[in-house]
Amino acid sequence: MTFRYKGFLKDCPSGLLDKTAFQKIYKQFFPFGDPSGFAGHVFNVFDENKNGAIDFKEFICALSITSRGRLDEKLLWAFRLYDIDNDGRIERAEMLRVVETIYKMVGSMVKLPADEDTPGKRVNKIFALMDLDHNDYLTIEEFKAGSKKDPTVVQALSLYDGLV
Ligand SMILES: [Ca+2]
Ligand SMILES: [Ca+2]
Repeated sequence: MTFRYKGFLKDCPSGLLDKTAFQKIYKQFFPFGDPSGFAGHVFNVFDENKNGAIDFKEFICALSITSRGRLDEKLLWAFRLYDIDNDGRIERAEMLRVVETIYKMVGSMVKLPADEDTPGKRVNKIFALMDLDHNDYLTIEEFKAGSKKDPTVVQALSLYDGLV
């Protein structure tokens, strides 16, 4: 799966990619699931200046982080993905919303262990691991420390690596 500048220009000749076009790209890679929700979350992180479109610079910048960035950069990127309202905290409900979209995208393709076969169980497991002060939200410090204990959280990101 190679996503090159040519492909970008083909999908968005204007040089801008809107959310619908972005979701369509995901659909090509997850034809058996519903990737629109997850693609929407990813789009929102890519769309740095919040104008409803990803320009080529934002796209490449985000890709280089998700595919080749240092672990710290990837973690920060993942944190932003889960922190939907961008207030510096990942609330339990926010993580649940994102994890639900991941399950919708890949759920039927992957056999999950019994203790994480629903989004709710998966989020409970992540919070049990990461929410050290039990205040029901994760700070970036908790998220970084926890991701070192459970790399699968970061691997959720590598779903995206497949597109590069
Ligand atoms: Ca938040
Ligand atoms: Ca906490």
